[in-house]
Amino acid sequence: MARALITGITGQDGLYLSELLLSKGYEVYGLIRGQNNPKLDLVRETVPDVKLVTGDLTDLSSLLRALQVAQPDEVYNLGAISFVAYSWENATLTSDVTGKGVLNILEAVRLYSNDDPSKVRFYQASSSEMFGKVQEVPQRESTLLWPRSPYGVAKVFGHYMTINYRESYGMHASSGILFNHESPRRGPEFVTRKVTQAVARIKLGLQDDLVLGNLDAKRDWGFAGDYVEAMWLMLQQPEADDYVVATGETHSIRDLLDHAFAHVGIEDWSGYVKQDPRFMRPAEVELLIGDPAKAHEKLGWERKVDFPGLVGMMVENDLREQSGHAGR
Ligand code: NDP
Ligand code: GDR
Repeated sequence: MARALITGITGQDGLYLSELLLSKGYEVYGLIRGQNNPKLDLVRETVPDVKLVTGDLTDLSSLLRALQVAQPDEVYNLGAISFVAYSWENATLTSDVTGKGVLNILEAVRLYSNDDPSKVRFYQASSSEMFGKVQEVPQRESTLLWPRSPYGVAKVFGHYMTINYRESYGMHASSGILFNHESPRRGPEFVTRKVTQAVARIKLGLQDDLVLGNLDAKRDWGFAGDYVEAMWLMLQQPEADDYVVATGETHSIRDLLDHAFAHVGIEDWSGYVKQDPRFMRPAEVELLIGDPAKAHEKLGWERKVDFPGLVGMMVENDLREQSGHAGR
């Protein structure tokens, strides 16, 4: 039975990846941090077969201990401070976790493997935020990186450190440059979930309006359940490599609002949406659109859920969740 250790087990991707690996017969270990993590119950309810080990990406010896307990064949490093807007207010912490944390886990894997590069395969959750002020459209593996936030800068450090461990120690270390992926499990601080939750609440009469920042930014949005398959596929390849995972389509926040409101029968949303400078970023990433050709050709990866399907799935989920509040 293959064994995997996942950092970031309490997050959106950690849950989907756990489900995928468990369905393939893996023994799955999840790294969980903190003395009394508020998401512990969620993980236990959603993926009861995952075994939890305590640890933190900023604490190298806790990572070594977790590796000794899990004895993994594959390590998926999904743990990070992942909210871009928050990263300006907590730049040092973001660098420590999202950047230096990658070095810590790579080093822990190297020490645990006793310099045997065939012992553990490693996945790093890199991000389209590394492209930032994009230097090429669409963005591909070879596009010059130009991050625009402390989060993006930290991810660039983790990306190059992953490549460096592959080149220096022969480690099977792959970096997945994933574009935005969403789901009903997406945190409510991210724009897709903020919109779908608000649309459901407006429809149910629980909320009057929705306050957002920049409506003109464009993102390449896919479904998280599809994207975790690409992570797994990368670690099944004979050679480690870097891959862009994206849909190849881009949509503005306005398009997102069109689809989400239309799903509940509201065609003109202008009276419900307000803008506030509080939600504007000091340096915005205006346009992201990925070229997933390499992932298609080498991994055989294809997305299954399209943009209208994704938004519909999220609005339906939020209508179900919020109708409980409406009934009270
Ligand atoms: P989430 O924000 O949902 O989850 C982040 C996870 O990181 C949580 O489990 C959190 O645990 C954990 N974490 C935070 N700080 C630490 C720490 N110090 N030590 C260990 N774990 C920690 O992110 P997603 O699931 O959406 O994303 C997974 C990864 O993929 C992240 O690295 C993200 O940056 C990256 N990514 C995501 C994309 C997306 O569109 N979703 C696109 C590209 C990359 P806790 O509950 O304890 O806070
Ligand atoms: P992003 O996702 O920064 O792309 O990072 P987010 O959903 O936070 O923002 C997307 C775009 O929407 C604009 N926006 C708003 N965003 C939020 N959160 N709240 C608002 O009110 C709002 N109004 C407009 C933003 O300015 C931005 O342009 C996500 C994270 O999952 C990262 O961890 C990951 O690496 C990248 O996706 C790929």
